[in-house]
Order: sequence, then C-alpha cells, then structure tokens
Amino acid sequence: MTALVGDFIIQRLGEWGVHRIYGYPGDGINGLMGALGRTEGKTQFIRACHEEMCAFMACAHAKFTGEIGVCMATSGPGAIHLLNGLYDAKLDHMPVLAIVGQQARAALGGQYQQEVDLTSLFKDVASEYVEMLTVPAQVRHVIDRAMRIAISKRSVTCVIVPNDLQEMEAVEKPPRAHGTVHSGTGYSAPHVVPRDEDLRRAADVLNAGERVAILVGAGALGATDEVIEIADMLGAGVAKALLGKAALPDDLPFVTGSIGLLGTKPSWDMMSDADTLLMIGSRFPYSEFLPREGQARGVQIDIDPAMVSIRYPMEVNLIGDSAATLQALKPLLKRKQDRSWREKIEKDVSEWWKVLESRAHVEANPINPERMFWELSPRLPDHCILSSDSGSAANWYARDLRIRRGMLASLSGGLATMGPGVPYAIAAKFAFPDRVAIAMVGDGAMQMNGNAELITIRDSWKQWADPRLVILVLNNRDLNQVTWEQRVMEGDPRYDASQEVFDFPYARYAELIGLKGIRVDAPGQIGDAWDAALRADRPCIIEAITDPEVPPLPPHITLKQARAFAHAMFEGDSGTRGMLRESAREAMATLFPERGKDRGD
Ligand SMILES: Cc1ncc(C[n+]2csc(CCOP(=O)(O)OP(=O)(O)O)c2C)c(N)n1
Ligand SMILES: [Mg+2]
Repeated sequence: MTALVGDFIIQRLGEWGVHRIYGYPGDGINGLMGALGRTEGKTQFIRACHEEMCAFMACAHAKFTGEIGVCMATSGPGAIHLLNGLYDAKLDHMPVLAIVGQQARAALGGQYQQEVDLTSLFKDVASEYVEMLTVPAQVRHVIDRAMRIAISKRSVTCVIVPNDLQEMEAVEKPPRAHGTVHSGTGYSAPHVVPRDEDLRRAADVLNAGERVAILVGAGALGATDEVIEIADMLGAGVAKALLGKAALPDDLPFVTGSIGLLGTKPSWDMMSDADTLLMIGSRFPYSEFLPREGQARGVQIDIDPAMVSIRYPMEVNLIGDSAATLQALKPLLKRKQDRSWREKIEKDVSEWWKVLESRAHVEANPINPERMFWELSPRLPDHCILSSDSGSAANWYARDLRIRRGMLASLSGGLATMGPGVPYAIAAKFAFPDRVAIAMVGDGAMQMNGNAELITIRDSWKQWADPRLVILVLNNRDLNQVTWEQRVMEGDPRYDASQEVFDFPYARYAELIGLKGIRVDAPGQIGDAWDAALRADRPCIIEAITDPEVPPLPPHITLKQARAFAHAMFEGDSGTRGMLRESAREAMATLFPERGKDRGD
C-alpha cells in the first residue's frame, strides 16, 4: 500500500528518533491516528485526558530526557487546549513540537466549523517556526525544519496539518524541479566554548574576588562535577534556581539551596554579602535576590547570547556550554587560600537545615505540610524523578527536599502555571518506567486537572516495569499560596470566595479507580505513609490533611510586607481565627530577619 501523508509524517518523526507522542484525537487528525495505528506500536501514542496535559507531558519528556517532546491535537478546540502546556515549554526553553489538525483545505476561509486561524494562534508560542502544510511535497522539509529548529533553538515549533492532506498520497522525495525544497534529518549539538581572551577576563574577575557566590540553573544540570570543582577552587557557595535543583545534590555542605521567593536564608545571606557573582545556566528572574548593582563583579555562562546580562550587569559574559566552559576556565583559576567565606557559608547552611527541621516539627492543625517533605527526604529512592506543582508545595519542594545525585526534578519555572505536577510525573514514568516518580501537588491543582489525570495513570501503570508513582496531595482546602500572597503582598485578609477549595476525598477516589490511596491526618502517620506508598505495588495517592495556616513565605520578607501581613493576620481574616496570636508572632519572627531592615522598605 502506498504511504499516505499521515504515515509519512509519523515515519519521518521516527527517523528523527520520535517514538512517543502525547495527544488527544479529533476529526482534524484522524488521518494521523490511522497512521499511528498502522505503526503497530512502533510509535507509542499516549492519550491524556486533556490536550494541555499532553503538552505538559511533552515538555516534561524534554526536561527529563533531553530529547524533543512531541504532542498532537485536533483542529480548533484541541489545538487551543494545548497552549498553556506549550507556553510552559517555551518559557522554560524546552524543545517541543506540536502537531495540530486543521479543517480541509477546501473549507479554509469559509467560517467552517472548528476553523480557527491556527497560524496566528500559534505565532507567539511557536515564534521560531509555525507552518501549515498545504501540499504533500512540502511535508518532508516542514517536519525536518520544525524538528531541527525546536531542538537547536530549544523552542516550541508547530506544524498544522489539514485533515484532507493527511489522507493524500505521500511524496517522500519532492521532484527535482524549480520551487521544491530538499531536506534531511539529524542534529548534533555543537561544542560551544568561549574565546580564550574572554575566559581569561572571567578568570581575572573570579580570581580577584574574596567572596564568590555561584548561582546555577537548568543550564548546569549536565555540569555537576565541574560546578563542584570550580566552587571548591573559588571557595564559593552555590545557590540553585528552581529549575537547577537537580544540578547539585543538597548533601554538599556549601550548597545553600533554593533562592528567591521560595528560597533559603543562606542563599539570601550569601548574595547579600558576595563581592563576586558567577551565574551558570540560569535565567532566575528576581534581581532583588542577587547582589545589589555595584556590590559584586559578575561573570555569567549561558549557551544563549540573548540570556546574558539581563538580571545583573555582568562584567564578563561567556557564551558556551556550561560543562565545557567550566572545564576551560579551570586551568585559569587559582585555588583560594583563604577559606573563611566558604566556612561561613557552610556554617550557615548547617544551621539552616536545623531551622528547617525545627520548622517542619512545629505543631500544626493537623499536619504541618513541611513535615511531609522533611520526612520524604531520607526516604527518596535512588534515581527517583520529582515534580512539583505551583502552589505552596513548590516552597517545601524547593527548600525542604534534600535531593541526591542521580535524581531528576522539575516544575513549571518560567510560567509557574498550576497543573504540571501530575502530568510531569506521568511523562517521567513513560520515559523511565523503572524509576520511581513522585509528584507534589496542591488540592487546587488536583481539582484543576490532577484528578482527571489519575485516570490516565489508571490506564497506563500496568505497562511500567516499576509501577511506583506517588502523588502527594496537600489537602489544605485552600488556594494557599495565593491566600498568603493576598495577606502579605496586598495586606488583605483571605478572600474566601476566591480561595476556598472543596474537601475532596482524594485517597478514596484513588482507591475507587484501582489505585492505592492513603489519607494522613496525624503527624505520627507521615513516615509510615511514605514507606507504604514507596512499597506499593501500584501508583499511590497520599492525601495529607495539611494546615493552611503554616506560612509558605520566604525568609527575608520586607518590613513593608511584614506590616501588611500583621494587619491581615489580626483583622477580618477567617483563616487566622483558629491561629494563636503567639504562634503568628513566632512565625513572623522567623520570617523577617534583621536583613529586611536595610532593604530600604
Ligand atoms: C493556571 C494558573 N492559575 C492560577 C495561578 C495562580 N496560583 C498560583 S499558586 C495558586 C494556588 C494553588 O492552590 P493549590 O493547588 O491548592 O496549592 P496550595 O498553594 O494550596 O498548596 C494559584 C491560584 C497559576 N499559577 N496558574
Ligand atoms: Mg491548596
């Protein structure tokens, strides 16, 4: 049988190494579904419950494997549903290809049913490349370009395929004629290292510094050994932006942990006192958590020239691969003899872990959410893959979870959208069926989409070599992160109409659909719950009844925010009625250290 355009698209993607597609069907892509069926499993099609989830899964595939992720949706509504997940990929610079259907070519421009101007719709999210196919001879090069551009520019690309075209005879090789394009497959990333003179300038800055602070992001994920070695030579501490959580293990004494609104005090103190900043593979957005302008001399390493010197005015920008650039820098660096800065950081870090431990053990009603994460850390299985949703979970994930070498971890960094926690974990299981995946998700996010995706898990888990996928649900009956923002940033009391979340029985629901469910409502049950979930013979939902009055706030809140917080804390806020004034004061005392004063506000 002659191959159809649909078959040829799937075959060409296979030549690019794509053997798994996350998608949701519809009449805009039935030609592609038929083609996928004809591969008899050579290309795996995974249907989530919503197209946005397919895009999250494609993004997570890229994040966890380093390969391109591919998602597929029908014309009109299906294509529109993809968008948020694609923006998640775009903002975290992940290579993702979206293939979407379109109405038949003859109907276009006719206000036809489900006809949406998809080229315009995808123009922003797939700004590097969006193309609609109109003739079979165009298919080969459009797929090739969409793939190569997405991979090489770490971007989202989109190919729109009218449904009638999918069923036409394929043209695997365009005729040799004027007006045709002849393309091929394959991409191998170059080895990018800065020029020698720039490396020397950077080394001069780093060698002159007495108090060097390093910040790593997702771009340092492949440079763990190099960062450890350079930090050692420079006597530096290392803070980690959220997407760089797995770049360095947390058991190293000089790793100050997360930075920013979800950050730690040692990261804050290190940045406040540093005289030199070395930033590696990070687009961490909040400049107020970096040294003040003029306080420190800066060196930045990034593979993307558009991303340097946009958070801090750097003295030297090194465009290059993180590991290769650090290796090239190493022979130019002098080991710092004075280790006092490093020793101070290590002392701060070890004290900070004690602070976190005691915070995690503060009594709460009934469960302190921090304790869920604290008790998970020592139980994390080797090589596990962690995902967090946006919400209060991201705070505890960032600060409390002690990640070890060999683990992977991600969340929605740039977009900070709700919803990716569960689909990221599902994609992790498909990419690495023999590793344990653990998602940490709020009850709001579970109701937004996580509950539905439990059905995808129910339908899939028997295919996984190791069935363990654990979802921790923080059942705090609240959109808690935003509740605290309303209190602290706005000085408003919790707005019940926007914040209340139905007390859904997550664990019982899990059991109802054949998964394991554990409900935890007393602190003494936490350790056993994790042990049982990590021993389970199937995916497990741990529903923790957590206290929404434990503040998920950064350790360096400004005085202005503190005042606003105090105002909301004691007046007209339904949530604080059960909260003792004294414990509120204690919480504030740990949250607003001295340094807040000299921030000027
Ligand atoms: C799609 C989307 N909508 C809204 C927000 C704003 N937002 C950030 S965190 C959050 C609350 C999340 O609530 P929940 O999932 O229950 O987690 P909690 O903070 O209560 O632990 C909201 C509404 C967002 N980031 N993304
Ligand atoms: Mg919640």
